[in-house]
Amino acid sequence: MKIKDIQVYVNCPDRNFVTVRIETDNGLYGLGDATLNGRELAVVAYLVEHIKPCLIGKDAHQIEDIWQYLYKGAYWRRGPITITAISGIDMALWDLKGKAAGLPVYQLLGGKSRTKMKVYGHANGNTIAETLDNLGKLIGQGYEAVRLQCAIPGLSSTYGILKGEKDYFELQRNRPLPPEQAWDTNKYLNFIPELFRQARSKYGEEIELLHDVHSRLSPIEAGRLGKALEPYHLLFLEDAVTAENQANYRLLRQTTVTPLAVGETFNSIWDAKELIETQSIDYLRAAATHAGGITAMRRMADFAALYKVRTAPHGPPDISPIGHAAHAHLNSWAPNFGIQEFVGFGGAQMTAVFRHPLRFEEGYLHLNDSPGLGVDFVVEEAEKYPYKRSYLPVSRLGDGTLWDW
Ligand code: CS2
Ligand code: MG
Repeated sequence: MKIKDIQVYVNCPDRNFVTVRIETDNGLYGLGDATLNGRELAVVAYLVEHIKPCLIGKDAHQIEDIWQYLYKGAYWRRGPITITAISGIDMALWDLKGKAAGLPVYQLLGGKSRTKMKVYGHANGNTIAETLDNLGKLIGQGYEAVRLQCAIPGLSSTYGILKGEKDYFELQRNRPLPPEQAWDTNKYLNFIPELFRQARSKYGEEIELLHDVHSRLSPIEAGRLGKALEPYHLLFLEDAVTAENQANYRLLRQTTVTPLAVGETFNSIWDAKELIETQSIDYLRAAATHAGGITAMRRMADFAALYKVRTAPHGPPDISPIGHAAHAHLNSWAPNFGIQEFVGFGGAQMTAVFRHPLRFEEGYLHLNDSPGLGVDFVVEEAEKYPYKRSYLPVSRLGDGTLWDW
C-alpha cells in the first residue's frame, strides 16, 4: 500500500483546522488532524515542504518506521510544530491501516477495554450563579463530570469565559492579533474556593467537578489552591503550574491531595517522564494531535499505566473531529483511560465538513465500528471556509508583566 499523494488543508469551519489526507496506490485515503491553534500555517508548511516529498512512494503500512523516520530524521527533535505535523501523518496512517484491514483502529490497538467513554463537559459563567446554572444544565443532560470556570470579580476577562460570544468557536476565530487579558493571582485564589463551595452546597457530593488553572500559579500558590479545594474533592485540578520544570509538580504534590492533571501542551513522552515516574500527577492530558499521534499516545498510556497514572486526553474546540475520533479509539482501548474532555461537535459548518463516528449519550461517548478512524472530510465543503488568521490571547499582570495565559 504505497503513498501516492498527500494533501494538506487549512480551513475555518467555525474555527481554523489543519487536515492531512494521505492517498495510496490502492485507492484508499487516510485522514489526520494537524491543527495547532494560532500557529496553523507553520504546521502546513512543515507538512508540505518538509514531510510530503519524503513520504511519496513509502509503504503506508510502515507506521512505526515512518514515525521514527520523521522524528529522528528531522535531527531537530520535538517541538509543537514538528510533532503536530507528525501527529497528522500518524493518524492518517492508522486510518489507512484500519480501512485496509476492514477494522476500526481500536481493534488494531488490542480491542475494547470498555463499552463507552466517560466525558466531562464545561460549565462557564460570568458569575458564580451563571456558572452553577450551566452546571445544572449539564447535570440535566446526564454529565457525571463537569469542569467549572468562572470570571474573576475585578478582572476584565479570563480564560474559559465566553463573555458575549455564543460559543468557543466564535470566541476563538475572531482574533486578528493576540488579545491582551488581565490577570491577578490574589483575586483568583481568593475567589475560586467559593465557586466550588457553592457548587457542592447546591448540587451535593456526587457530581464530579474539575477546574483548569491554565498554568498561572507558582507551585506554592497551587498548593494553597489545592488545599483550599480539598473539601470539595475535585476529580482533578488541571494545569495548576507549567511543567517545563517537571520538579514543580513534585513540590506541589507534597502540599495537597487534590488530584493533579497536566499535559495538553506536551509534544513528547519526555515532557511527562519525570511527572509519571515520581507519581507527581494523576492524569496525563496529552493529545493525539500535539503529542505524536496514536503511535505516541499508545506509548505514553502504557508508560503511565506502570505508575497508576490515567489518561485524560485534551479535548478542546481546537482539535478537529478527526483528532477527537483518534482519542475515542485510544480511549476505547487504553486500560488506564480516565476521562475525556468533551465540548460538543461544533455547529452546522463543522458537521458539513467533518464526519465522525461518535455519539454522546448521558455523559458518555460511544464509538461506532466503522473501519479506520471512522471519519471523513468533505473537501468541497471545507473549501467554502478559508483560513483566517487568529491568535490565542496573552495575559498581563496589573503592572504590565507578561504572564501565562
Ligand atoms: C483548555 C484549552 O480545554 C482546555 O483544557 O486548556 O481550551 C486551551 O485553552 C486551548 O486548547 C488552547 O488552544
Ligand atoms: Mg486546559
